[in-house]
Amino acid sequence: MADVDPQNLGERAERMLLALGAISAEPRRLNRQFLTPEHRRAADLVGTWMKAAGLDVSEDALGTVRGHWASAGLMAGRNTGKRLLIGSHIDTVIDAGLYDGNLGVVAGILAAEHFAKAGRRLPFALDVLAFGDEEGVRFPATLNSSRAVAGVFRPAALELKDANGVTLREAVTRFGKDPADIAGAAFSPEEVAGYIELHIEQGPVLENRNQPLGVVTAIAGQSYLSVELMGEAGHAGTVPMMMRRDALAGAAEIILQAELMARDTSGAVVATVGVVTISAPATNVIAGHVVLIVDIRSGSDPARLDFVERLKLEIRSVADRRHLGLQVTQTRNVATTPCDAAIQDGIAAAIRATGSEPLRLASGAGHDGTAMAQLGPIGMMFVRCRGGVSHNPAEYASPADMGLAVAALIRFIEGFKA
Ligand code: HGY
Ligand code: MN
Ligand code: MN
Repeated sequence: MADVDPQNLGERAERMLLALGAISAEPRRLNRQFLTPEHRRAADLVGTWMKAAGLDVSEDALGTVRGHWASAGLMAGRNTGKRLLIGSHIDTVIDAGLYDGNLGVVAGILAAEHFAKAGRRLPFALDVLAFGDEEGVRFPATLNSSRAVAGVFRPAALELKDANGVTLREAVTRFGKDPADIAGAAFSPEEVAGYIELHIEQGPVLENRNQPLGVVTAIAGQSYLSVELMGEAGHAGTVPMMMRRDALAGAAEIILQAELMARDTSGAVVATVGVVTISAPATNVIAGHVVLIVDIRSGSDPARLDFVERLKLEIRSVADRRHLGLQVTQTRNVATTPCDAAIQDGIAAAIRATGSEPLRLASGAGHDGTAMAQLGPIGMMFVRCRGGVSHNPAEYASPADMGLAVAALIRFIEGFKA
């Protein structure tokens, strides 16, 4: 590809990701949460790169950094001409890898730069978007920043609190923004031609099939069940086993039951409990109050909803058998998001143009694309990651694969019909 140098693009992407990876709330692991000082520093760095790439940089009321570019002569303002949005997230999980989310932002900047610097003409504008809260680690909700861009932000989310009791509203204000401006962050559907996100696969399929790039067909639906168990705190040494109402033992039984039921679906549904909160944890105390959250995913909405109902019955049965008080709250119910067929085909053609065979696969992971689908047609391109490992500091994508991905993104943009 004469006009594109994948090796150079991959090496640049790697350097940019290492620079972003050095911005963390903790010295020895990557932890960058929404509207924190680390988010501020990462957003500033991304804004610097966007500016250097020849993009017009702005930032909305939820901290999404936006790099806008339009060919000379194409009115870049609202309501004139369409925009192709290219985005992903710069927030991370705790003890994260360098590539989840951040690669999509870096790739978007490098791809947009190709057009901005070459003075290329496109019949639509490009907007590179760096979202700040895809992971939903700080506040008990996720995709708020992409939801705001898509015009579907829920104002009630402003009252959500983080672990320190800080509301999202306060966090926005401390970040130097005005919550009243959030509504103004939205693009209108009329001006958006589509959204594309480049992301590491976070699974083993591309590596197993020896393919560097893939086309995402759909983003799996998600259900979250918050399960509160009320037992009776007691002395670990004096309460006879048969007289206990141990909320943590009940939680353990529910966790194993969820795992067993998910295994029995032969891959149709996955279920995970990654957070268990014990109100008064102590080695010598029988836990009296525990809250756990079950994360349930599936590419099939009927299968997911059926699993949720069956699991609720199992949870009730465990609580009754153990004489535990029980409160089950569904805190998330997100339908599977299909990727637009024409955009999928455009991504496949772009991958072929880089000399690879486009594999099509669903995403078990959630992405900002689920929010952006409220605004217009979406698509995602996956990049192979070593061992399929993600949400883990061992996460890795090679500069060679990242360079191919940016080259494919450039080819996609060239072929995109707004
Ligand atoms: O949970 C997810 O799938 C995403 O990484 N936030
Ligand atoms: Mn991600
Ligand atoms: Mn993630």
